[in-house]
Formats: sequence, C-alpha cells, structure tokens
Amino acid sequence: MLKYLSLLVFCLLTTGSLLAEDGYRLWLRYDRIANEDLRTAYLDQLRTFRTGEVDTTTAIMQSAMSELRRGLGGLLGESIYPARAAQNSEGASLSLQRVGSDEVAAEGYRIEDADDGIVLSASDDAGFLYGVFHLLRLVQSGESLDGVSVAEAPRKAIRILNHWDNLDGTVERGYAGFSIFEWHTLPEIIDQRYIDYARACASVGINGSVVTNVNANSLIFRPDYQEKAAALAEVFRAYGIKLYLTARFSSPMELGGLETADPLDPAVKSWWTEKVNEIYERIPDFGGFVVKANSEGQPGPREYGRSHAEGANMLAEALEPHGGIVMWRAFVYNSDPEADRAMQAYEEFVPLDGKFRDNVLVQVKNGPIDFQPREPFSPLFGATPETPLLLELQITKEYLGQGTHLVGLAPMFTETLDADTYQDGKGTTVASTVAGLAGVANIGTDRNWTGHPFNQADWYAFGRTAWQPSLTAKEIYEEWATLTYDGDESATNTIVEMLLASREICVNYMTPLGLTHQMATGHHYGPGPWVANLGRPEWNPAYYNRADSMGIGFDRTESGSNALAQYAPEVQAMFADPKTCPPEYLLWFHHLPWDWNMQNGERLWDELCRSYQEGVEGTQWLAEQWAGLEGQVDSDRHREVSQYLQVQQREAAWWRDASIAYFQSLSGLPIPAGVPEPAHNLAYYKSLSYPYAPGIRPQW
Ligand code: GCW
Repeated sequence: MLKYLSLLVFCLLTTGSLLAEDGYRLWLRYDRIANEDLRTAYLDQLRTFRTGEVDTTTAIMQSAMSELRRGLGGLLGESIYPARAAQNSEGASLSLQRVGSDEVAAEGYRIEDADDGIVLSASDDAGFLYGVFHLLRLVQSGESLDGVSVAEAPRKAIRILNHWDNLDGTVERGYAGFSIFEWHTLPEIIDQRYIDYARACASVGINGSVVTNVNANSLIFRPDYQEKAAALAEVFRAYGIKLYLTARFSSPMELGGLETADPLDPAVKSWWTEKVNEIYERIPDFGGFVVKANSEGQPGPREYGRSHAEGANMLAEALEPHGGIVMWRAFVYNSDPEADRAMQAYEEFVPLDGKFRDNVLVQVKNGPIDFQPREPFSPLFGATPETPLLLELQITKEYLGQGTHLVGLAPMFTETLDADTYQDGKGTTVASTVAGLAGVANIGTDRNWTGHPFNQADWYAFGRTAWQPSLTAKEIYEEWATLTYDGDESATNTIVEMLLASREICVNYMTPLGLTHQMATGHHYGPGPWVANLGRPEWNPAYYNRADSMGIGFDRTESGSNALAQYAPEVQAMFADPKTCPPEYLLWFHHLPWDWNMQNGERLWDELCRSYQEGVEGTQWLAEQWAGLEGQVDSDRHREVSQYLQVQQREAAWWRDASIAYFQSLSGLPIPAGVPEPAHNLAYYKSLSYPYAPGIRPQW
C-alpha cells in the first residue's frame, strides 16, 4: 500500500512539475507568490472586490472578471469573488469605476491607490480588461501597489496579428507546428486554445487577428467557412479582438463564377458588396480585409490595368458602411533585372498618395526588401502624408534562424520604430508616421505555442510595442523575463541581456555590415551567398551581395540605383558617404573594394571576416550565459533552450564558414588572425541541402 502511495505521490509530483513548466501558460503564470510577506500585503489590499455600478455582464467584462479571479486566485492563493458591494466594505479593497472618455481614452485605464483602496478606472470594457491584465502583471512581478498610479492608453489604434495560416492547417513560414485554427472542427468545437490565445493577445494589448494567410484562398468566403470564422470571432470578441480575413483578389471569379475580377467592373463590385454584407450578417464586428495583390503571383488589379488604389478602394467601398477597413500590402516587386527591388514599393505607392479611400491603410514591411536580420527602414514611412500606413513586423523568423535560433526581435522592432524619417522635420520617427502595427505571428500548435521557448518573448514584445512604441526593448524583456521565469534578479538580468544581444549576434553571423538576403533558396534556412541561378534575379543572394573579385556590396547611391534618393535629405546625408555611413548599413548602400579602409581602420575584408566570427562567439556567449542559469530556471525549459543553443552555435559556425569560403573565393585574401579557416571547402558548403524546413517537401 505504502509502495503505491509513494508511487502516486511521485507521479503527482513529476506530472505537476512537467505541466507547470511546459510553456503553455506563456507569461500568464499565476503561481502562488512564494514570499509570504508580499502575498499577505497584496491580500490586504485586494481581498475584497467591488464592481460598483459597472456592468460586469458583458462578454468582455466577463473575460476581465474571470481573468481577475484566475489570476488573483492563483497568485494570492485565495479565491476572490467580485461583488457589486464587497461583503466587508470596511477597509481597503479593489474596485472598478467607469469614467468618461474625456478622462480615460478608449481602451485605456487607470490604476490608482486611492483612499479606499486600489481603483481601476476605464471608459470602456476593453479598458477594464487591459487594466486587469496590467494589475495582474504588477502583482505577478512583485511590484508594490502602495501609492500605485498608472495611466495607460494605447498609442496605436490598430495592433493586429497576421497569421499566415492556410486552410489545410499548414502555416507559411511557421515554425511552431500547425495552425491553431482547426477548420475541420469549427464551428462546433471551441478549442480551449482559442480562448487562451485570445487571453494572451489581450494581455499585451493586441486587438485584431487576421486568421488567414496573405497568400489567400477564396474558399474562406464560402458560407461554411464563414460560419467557422464567425465562431472564432465570437471567442475573440470577448477579449476585445476583432477578426479580419485575407481577401484573394480573384475571389469573384473562383467563387462567384465571374469572368473577371476587374475592380471597376460593376458585377465584380456587386459581388464584393454582397459578400461583405454576408460576412457582416455573421460577424457584426468584422474588422475587414488584408490584401496581398500583384505580389509573388497573387492576383490583383494590375492585371486589369487598374492601380492598387483602384483595387483597394473597390473593397473599401463595400466595407465602409459597416465600419470595416482594408489593409493593402505594399510588398510588391517585379523581376526586372535592371531594377533595384528595394525601390519598388515606394515607386508604386508614393504616386498613389491621396488616391485611397479613407478606410484604406497601406501595410508596409519594416524594411524595403523583406524581413531581413537588418534593413534600413522603408522609405515609404512618412512619404505618404495622405495615406495612413501600418508597420508590418515579422514575429515569426523566416531569415532569422526560423524555429531554432535564439534571436530576440524587440531590438529590431524598436530600431525601426525609433528611426527618424525626417519626412516632416527632425523627430518624424517611423513610430510617429504609422497608424498601427501588424505582426506576422509565430504561433502554432506546439505545446508552448512558439517552438523555441524564447520565441514567446517576440509575441509579447510585439503586443507591448504596438501598445506603446516608446517602450524600450530592455523594458519589454524585463517584463517578459520576470513573468515567464522564476529566477532571481540576476537570473532575470541574464535572460534580458541574452535577448537584447541576440539579434546583433545573428546579424553578425548571417549578414554583417549591411549584407542582406544571403539565405539558401526557398526555405531561406542556412547560407547560400553563391546562389545566382534562380528564375528571378531579385531572389538570388548574389543579386544582393554583388560580390566579385574587386569588391562587395550594393551601390544604392547616385552612382548606383540611387535608392538613397527615396529618403529625406537628412537621411541621405547619413548614408551617402561610405566614409561616414554607419557600418551596419555600409554594404546595403555601397559597393566597396575588398581593401576599403573602414572607419575603425580595419580593412573591409578583415572586418567582414571578424564580424562573422563575432557572431559565432556571440552564440557561445549565449550558451555560457544560459548554462550559468542551470538550477535557477526550471529544468524542462533549461534543457530545451540548451539544446536549441547547441544547434545555433553549430549553425552560426556554418554561416561563418560557408560565407567566408565563398567570399574568399572572390577576394583571394587571407583570413585574418583570430578567425578560423572554414572547416570545409566551398564545394562542401554548396553541396549541403536543408530539406527539413517546415513547408518544404523533403527530397531524395
Ligand atoms: O518573405 C516572403 C516570404 C513569403 C511571404 C511573403 C509575403 C506570405 O518568403 O513566404 O508570403 O514574404 O510577405 O507576402
């Protein structure tokens, strides 16, 4: 008997710890506060709870109340039941207060330590929900509520996740399993994941979700799929999240049987109008469409000689009576070998400024090419004063080590947001020019949602940045690390330092000194700087590095493509001269001889080699930091991250060696001291293939 009992206890203990730290709870871990003094202090402040006159029966308020019960119940170890008037109205308590929107803006909130306790005020339900998450965050991070005075409102109205999820369950550029949206069991089955997804999004202020891939499928507009989408929308609604869909431009042909999708054709227009009306019957708060048109084979208005504005406006007109919007992507480029791909979105969209309807936003990737480890900001930001723009950031990590490398993206987000476009004088940061942020999600069916445990930090960072773009990467990671791990202050600091340093480490081992798009073909995993044989010139790494026996880099100054001219004069002045151009953008803007003298006195070739080496050493540093945390973070996630870090170290060396082997075959220069010779010859690196990336059919 004793034997069985001890076995049972053993099982409970082990399963308990496995369940506790498998990452599913993300940062919303509401474990009982270990420090008894702190727990008691919070209990004294929060034990009673008054909802006052606030109507808590609406869907969003129900979510807020249930989160509060769950959160405080877990953290304080005692159930807290909100009541209109607290049973014991003596003494301090937590209470809700509805105020006018002149006092607290839409979706905003205040948390204050008032005479009769902690007061959470908001002017709408979403504000209360966000306020509850903020309050829980404070308690979970052990921040004192004495004298607390928080006043928050989102800086950007649109804070939206873009899922590149296909209706067959696969996720384009997704590295964390399959889509969490189960089209085959919707609308009847409401997976708990949908609710937890919505909770997580709301906890960081995300208020929109595009559940389908921009490489779109018109089937989503069929009534059966609309029913399914409506079921998701209902879950999201309770968390202040609007559902959006991607619109395939040729849907009237594929689904409606029309002969054209010409946006000026009356039959096409009325097809869309009816379709939109149908959607709103099922989803009254439907957000609208995201459209990828005339880009990478997607259909669009240009096929009919119509502009992007004419295409977008036709959809916008159908959505307008319902309050819906169109997010029209600027990610367009053609395959003209003479053209500089970095210039094309600007060339296409700046002339259309002023031609879009009011409910159209143009969605622009952070850089002019495509989610690279580093790019300068897109010149479109600030260049379309009459057209609201959305900043599209990548949270998934195509081109950035995909699912396996530890690369924290917050420094990249803030680098773009803080960049000064000078379009309206000094201080016209990218952040100030955009109406909202769209993030390409990194979420899948993996138990911990994102594959690599640290990828959760990017989801967190996206939401927090979109809410408040002036937050620093450090502030955001401090929050995340505190909430997600239980380590002491020094362990938390180590995690934060790792995340902060990791993006630059990745830039160094993949694409240092302004190089870009050096990844292998198709799956974009691993190095392929020699690739020059693809059907479209601008898909070739060699197109981007322009390396030959004389030098390396893409001349985007007056003597080259002059892409630089698309920026404001102040920005041009920063980059125009290779002698003063910041080294991180040097080969983006300049083609230079191998023996070019860098600002630090190093020869370009030597600096390039050393940068790769620095990247590799950076991955070793990451691994050492993490090894030092053994015993300070839970063993499951410690082991998992350690394994990933080994992969990253090996692959960083692969990047360094393959890149140096290739560039040396052109420069003919010796490898500088401190940088090892490549482990293999160039032919070896060229022969490697990587048939494992998700979405790539394994080949013999
Ligand atoms: O980076 C490229 C990706 C495509 C993606 C495209 C886009 C959804 O390789 O997979 O397609 O960007 O942003 O539309």
